[in-house]
Amino acid sequence: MICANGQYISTQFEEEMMKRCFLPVLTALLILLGMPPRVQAEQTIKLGVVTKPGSAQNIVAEKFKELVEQRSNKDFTVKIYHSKSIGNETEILQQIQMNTIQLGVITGGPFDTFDPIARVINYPFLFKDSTQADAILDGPLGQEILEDLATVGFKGLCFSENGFRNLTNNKHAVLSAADISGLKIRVMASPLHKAIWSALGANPTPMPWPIYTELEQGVIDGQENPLWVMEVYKFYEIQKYMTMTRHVYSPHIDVASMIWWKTLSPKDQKLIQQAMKDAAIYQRKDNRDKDGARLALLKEKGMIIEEHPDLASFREKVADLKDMELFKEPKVHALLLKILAATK
Ligand code: EAX
Repeated sequence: MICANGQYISTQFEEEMMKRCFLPVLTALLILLGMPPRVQAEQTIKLGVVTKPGSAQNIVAEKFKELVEQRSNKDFTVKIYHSKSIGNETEILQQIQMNTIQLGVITGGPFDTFDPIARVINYPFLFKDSTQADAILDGPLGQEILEDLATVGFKGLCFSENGFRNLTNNKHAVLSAADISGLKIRVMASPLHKAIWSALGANPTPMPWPIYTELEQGVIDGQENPLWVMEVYKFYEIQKYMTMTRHVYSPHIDVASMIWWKTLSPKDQKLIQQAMKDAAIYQRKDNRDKDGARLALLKEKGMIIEEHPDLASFREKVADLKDMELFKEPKVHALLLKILAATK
């Protein structure tokens, strides 16, 4: 309405009329022009990672956030929960199953208590190198794993990476498997990882991430992780010896809550799926590009590094793992044999 001073102010009545008449007319017009209005309400998605900024998982998460927000014009906003702010990796996975968290970038290890099929990708000395890992995980065999996760409430999106795992300890240099005997090694919450280190002669201790204090206090003698972990978590301060065992290629499995996934339109599913794939590819390259500099840094910080241990002695000790109870379930056993054949 026009006031006495000639200024225009809208009354509640006019605003109401605007909503009732103008908006439907505008909507009809847009549809006629082939531009359907957005019906989707803005959504904040929660994404959980256990590690801290600068970590492999967080690099995936941040790239994903950037891509999704940009590509959806901020219809989706991504909130990243990191540094164990919503629990360890097992706890994050439980929250994803319930859809209190929608997405996670989670290390392969803890998945195997949810779905034993995930064990297959953590099999020791499985992949020759990262090119082979990419070929298998991005191909039909990787897809089989991602799809099987639906049986336990996850939509498997893709694989990013932690990387090849190496042993560190604070007792003595490890040059061959014989030197591992009796070392107290922290392992992930994964029956397979425990079995690997038992077979190698260690005293494996499952423990959730992070583990700096336990290493510092000597509760455990050592641990195994990719190079970035030794740098980002400053393990060079508390671990004297590193052996480049590369015994397990450790992917992250990037998952969504199946409950949430089913609420998304096919178009949004495609957007989320593609953004996570692109983030994973970006992060895998980033991780690999930095490994040379990391090794140099760890040496400079005074770690004693065995770059060419007697890997045959390690392989020999874990050779029979595929016949263990852990791989007895038919679908798991079948997939393991297929991947072993494909990576020969
Ligand atoms: O990235 O628990 C572990 O050892 C994992 O590798 C952890 O996510 C560090």
